[in-house]
Amino acid sequence: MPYVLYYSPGAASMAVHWMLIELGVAFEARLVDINIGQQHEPDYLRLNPTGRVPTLVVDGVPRHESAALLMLLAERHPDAGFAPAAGSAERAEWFETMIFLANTVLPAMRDWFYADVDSEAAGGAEAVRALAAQRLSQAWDRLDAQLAGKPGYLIGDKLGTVDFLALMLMRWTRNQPRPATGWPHLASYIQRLRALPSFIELNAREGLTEWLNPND
Ligand SMILES: N[C@@H](CCC(=O)N[C@@H](CS)C(=O)NCC(=O)O)C(=O)O
Repeated sequence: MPYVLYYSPGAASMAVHWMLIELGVAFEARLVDINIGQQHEPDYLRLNPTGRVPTLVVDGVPRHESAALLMLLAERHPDAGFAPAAGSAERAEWFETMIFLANTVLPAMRDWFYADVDSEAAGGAEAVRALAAQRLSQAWDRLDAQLAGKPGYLIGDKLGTVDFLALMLMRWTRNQPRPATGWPHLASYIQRLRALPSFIELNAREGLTEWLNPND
């Protein structure tokens, strides 16, 4: 049964969309445009009661959370090698980095972009955004250090789930006060990954024209 991905251009669905393209598996991409509120429509809420993207339908069951979906796809398609094998030397760094991206960087991004929407208390949004910016800056310090001395990808010498997630998150910084391109190792990593045919294809399919090589 083909996968069905519910996505919005450039949103948290982008990493999953990219991995599906890289895997070369059969899937259908269905647009849920969050800019016009389609995530709140009853049909979509039945698939994802949180009203967020992505949702990936796997064997008829709607599944959620971008990082979890990447790990699930890696497990279902082990031959692609998008996650280090269980017991391998790189497995611990893969766990650490996936969890770091999922429980430190993604929530800080949510706070940055949705401080006004998610908070029920009025007036605190600026403080929330300031803390988010600080957390993001510290995260880029850490990932920049992790990339030092590595010629290719974040884990080992192979593209994988961590890269799909990390590049999507770095893309979201393009209009923030401190874009990820301001860190030297991140900048060359970004240039390298943006040159991948699958990333170019992903942007074309989602209709995205910003943050492509050769621009910043
Ligand atoms: N932790 C979730 C975050 C999902 C999320 O916040 N998605 C945003 C787009 S980047 C969304 O659907 N926003 C629409 C809304 O909250 O109304 C994940 O990684 O899948």
